[in-house]
Amino acid sequence: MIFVRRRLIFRSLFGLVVNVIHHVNVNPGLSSIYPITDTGISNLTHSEQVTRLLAGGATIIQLREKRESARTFFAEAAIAVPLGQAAGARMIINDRVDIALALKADGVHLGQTDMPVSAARALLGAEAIIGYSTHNLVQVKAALELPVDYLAFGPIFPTGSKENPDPVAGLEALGAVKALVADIPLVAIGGIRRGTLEAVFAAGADCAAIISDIISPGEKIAENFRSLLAIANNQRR
Ligand code: 3NM
Repeated sequence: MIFVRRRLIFRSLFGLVVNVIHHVNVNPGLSSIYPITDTGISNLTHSEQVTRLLAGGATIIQLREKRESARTFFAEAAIAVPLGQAAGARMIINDRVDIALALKADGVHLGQTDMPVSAARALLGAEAIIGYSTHNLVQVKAALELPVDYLAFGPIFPTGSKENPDPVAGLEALGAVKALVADIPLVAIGGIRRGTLEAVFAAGADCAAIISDIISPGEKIAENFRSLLAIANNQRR
């Protein structure tokens, strides 16, 4: 019994080490705009938001649920993940590694207080996309050692979409982060709107993750996404 347990511990530790050491960044397939769902802000279910985002041309979508129970989120995501994947989009689950694993989502987005990135990598495997939120330079430096496929940094501007956001980091800090992360894709987040996209890319972001300026109002999601993507692609050219 003890032997079996030891062997299991050894195997999972070995798996973790192999995954961490051999992790080569998966191309996360980030487009310049990374939409994130929110049922409270859009007044729509996750799958309704996904349908509209796909109509607007989204190729990667993060499902984020901070209010509902795991069971409700699971039930919603069980519809939204295959819907997005059938249309060729990469579907990322916020926080919940278990839900991502159960639904064969394309990856997870983890925050500073979620399951450690290395443990998520060991569970999800080398092919999964793992994104990680950072809010200051100390966290960014620590994240450089982790098996992540992209780093998010924010909030760049004040945001009303997150409860207890970290202090506003600003564009200058975003530039400093870009200098640190080298070739890890950098996702700027927090209060980004069409009028500030240019400044965000000029500061060094590879991608802008956005909630409210895309999904509010719910009826305009496809239109909002399409126009933000056009602006971003034009500016990055
Ligand atoms: N994370 P909006 S800011 C989900 O700072 C999230 O890590 C943030 O929503 C961070 O585009 C944020 O409506 C909210 O401001 C982003």
